[in-house]
Amino acid sequence: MKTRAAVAFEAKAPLTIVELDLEGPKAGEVLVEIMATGICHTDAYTLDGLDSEGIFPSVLGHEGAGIVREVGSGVTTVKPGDHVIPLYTPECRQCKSCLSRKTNLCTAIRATQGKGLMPDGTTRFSFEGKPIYHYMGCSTFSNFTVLPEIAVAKIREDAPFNSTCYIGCGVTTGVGAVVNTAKVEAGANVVVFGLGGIGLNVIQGARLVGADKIIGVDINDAKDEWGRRFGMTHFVNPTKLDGDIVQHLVQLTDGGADYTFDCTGNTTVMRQALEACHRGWGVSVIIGVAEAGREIATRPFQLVTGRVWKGTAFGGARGRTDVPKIVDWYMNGKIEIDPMITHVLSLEQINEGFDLMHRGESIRSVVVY
Ligand code: NAD
Ligand code: AHE
Ligand code: ZN
Repeated sequence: MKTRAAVAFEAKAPLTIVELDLEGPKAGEVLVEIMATGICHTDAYTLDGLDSEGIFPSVLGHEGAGIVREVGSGVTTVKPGDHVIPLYTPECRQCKSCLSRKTNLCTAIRATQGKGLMPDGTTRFSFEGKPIYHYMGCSTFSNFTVLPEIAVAKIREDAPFNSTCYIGCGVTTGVGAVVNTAKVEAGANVVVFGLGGIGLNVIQGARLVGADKIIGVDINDAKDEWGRRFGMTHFVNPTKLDGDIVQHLVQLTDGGADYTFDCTGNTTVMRQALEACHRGWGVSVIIGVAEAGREIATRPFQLVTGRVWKGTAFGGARGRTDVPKIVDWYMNGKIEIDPMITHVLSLEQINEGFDLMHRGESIRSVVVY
């Protein structure tokens, strides 16, 4: 079949809208019509050539929602007509990682996924007879895409696609980092670095669990109002501060934060987030994705004296199990999504979505097919 898609033919160049050839689903795979997709900073990072796993030409996009249109042989858990969210972190429930119950990082198809291929080692997309690679196992910047059955979460049919697509990454990552990874408790002091599409979801996760001080840190003053909208109690712009940001945060939290979150991908900020934690127990969670070649550093004494450095992917969520629950949280008003969707674009306008993000003018742009 044919599908309209925004293709990343090369790094550091705008996406090009073309009609691709798409092969149907093979055994264990499903064909999904993507109805809406968010644009996450990770898409921009890969397009900018900063991802050590970046492959071109490819169809980017990993934050979608859509409808199953066809299933391959052996598929039993979804059927045509089901509403689904693609999962860049699948949940096979059979691999060592899934069975460990210690992680959400299913390893069933990670090797081929990282090479832009389906589990059988081939790609379903092509253009003028040449292969086009998949991205994070999702490729939601195509109107139709093929996914492994274990990489779709079935969701309720009354949930709107334009907002639930954001649960495919940003919402689940931010809220999940608080609830699943850090397990923030009521009354805790929290510092969130980077108040974008992820950071604001960390803030609303912290509000959800009853955190006390929720301090937002961003170099863009416009994020002050955005943070407060979702529960932030204090805002700090480090570029406007006379002294050191870590000392300032340690003072503001009476000795250091119980939990800090990096939502910037900047390794200097990651260090600040760790060092702003309370001696003896503070936990710092890295969410941001750093560009290829970057490394983190701190004095080991920071860890010797009880601070804990952790990371999280997809907010520690087990996709097929947890994503339908997060959709319920949204539908029941427990979490908000709509106000964070600042721009709704057509596929033809997708490059504008990247420009808005780079200029710091959007929280989430959503492309509707
Ligand atoms: P975004 O562009 O919407 O937001 C980033 C925010 O960080 C902006 O508000 C920006 O002003 C702020 N910022 C930049 N540099 C800063 C600095 N030095 N100090 C303080 N604030 C600073 O991006 P996003 O979509 O929210 O993504 C944030 C990060 O999370 C990216 O690195 C992305 O790749 C990553 N991410 C990780 C996961 C995961 O599973 N671990 C999931 C989604 C996104
Ligand atoms: N490919 C990069 C790493 C990118 C990365 O860490 N991705 C996150 C999700 S970001 C979503 O917006 C993730 O899930 N990581 C776990 C995994 O298995 O990829 C690199 O450095 O090579
Ligand atoms: Zn993402």
